[in-house]
Amino acid sequence: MSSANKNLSAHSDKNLIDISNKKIGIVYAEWNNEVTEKLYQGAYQSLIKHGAKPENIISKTVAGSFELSLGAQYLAQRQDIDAVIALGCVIQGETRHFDFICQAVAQGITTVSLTYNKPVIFGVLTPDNQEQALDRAGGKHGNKGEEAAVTAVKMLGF
Ligand code: RBF
Repeated sequence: MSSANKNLSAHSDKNLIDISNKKIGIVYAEWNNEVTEKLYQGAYQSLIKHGAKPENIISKTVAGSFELSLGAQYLAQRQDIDAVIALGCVIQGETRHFDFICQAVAQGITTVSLTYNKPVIFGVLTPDNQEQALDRAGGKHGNKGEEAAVTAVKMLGF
């Protein structure tokens, strides 16, 4: 499904709070690094724009999207961290790995969020190819990392 015309910048400012005293973890996958680095930069800059202090943004990487769940759990279990953003890019390949990884990380992120009762934001792209990925990592469909950060801010203001 295309994400054209669907981005959070078109949504309301409801629940957008000042996050200057919030600590936020970002975990992102090294796999498809050209894409995930852009998602990370989008998320990081968006948090700064919403008032986060650089020293209150804890950034970590994991090897691939499959490891995002555990990486997010390491961050979410910390009492000083208020919300976690998980970023990755799983590109549809010729094997069923795509389905297994996507299913695992979606379920894993949900579990971590509900277990620790904190926002754990799902910022994983699942495109058909690299071009579609780059379109959503600062290209013509915006930056989904940035949108993940806005979602985190909104959940903190819930
Ligand atoms: N990780 C990603 O973040 N994105 C991918 O597109 C991706 N594709 C993979 C394809 C195959 C065949 C394998 C074996 C792994 C892939 N991974 C990918 C890495 C995966 O998330 C994880 O790091 C490894 O499976 C080790 O647990």
